Amino acid sequence: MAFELPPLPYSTNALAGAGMCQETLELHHGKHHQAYVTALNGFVEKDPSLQGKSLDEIVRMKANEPGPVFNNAGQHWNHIIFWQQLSPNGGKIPGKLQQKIDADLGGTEKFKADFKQAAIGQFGSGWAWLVLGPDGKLKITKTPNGSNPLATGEGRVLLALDVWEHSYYLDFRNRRPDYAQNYLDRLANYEYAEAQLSAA
Ligand code: MN3
Repeated sequence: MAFELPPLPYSTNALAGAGMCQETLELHHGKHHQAYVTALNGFVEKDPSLQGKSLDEIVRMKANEPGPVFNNAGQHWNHIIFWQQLSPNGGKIPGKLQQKIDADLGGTEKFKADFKQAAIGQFGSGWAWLVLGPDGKLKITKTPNGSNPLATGEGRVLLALDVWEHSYYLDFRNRRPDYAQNYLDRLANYEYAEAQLSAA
């Protein structure tokens, strides 16, 4: 079974009022994410060791073998989460997650400052993450290119911010800090994050 581009859980103009325009979503989902899926399917077709494997299995298999298979599998995995944890009504932190942020990350203000710093501090392309670590505590982390917390073993993903330029250049030009701040204040689906926390 070939991997498929999942549909967006909202229309391509749904996030325009919250700082992510229709053209960004059309290109990012329809072109960039689709390209990762198409490339990954091409590798699977040619390599019997990848056939019948789940996406998680391929990411883990290739975690210590950087290259095009890992990059495209990782990016497919990352974007599946990315679309789910954006919302036209984002930015509101529900109670249970709030308590955990207060306990583990020193409160909302510090959480946002540290997450923003991870997004800015990732040199070049990559991702910033909020994860629930193996020790049961929330942690902010970042990865380069197509890597992710599944590959690094850093825990379960609660939030994922794509800091590749294709994710913010139309809306924020070169201003990655503003893109990250807007994400935290208006786009991040903290309900998704809390659901992941509850399911852990
Ligand atoms: Mn992307």
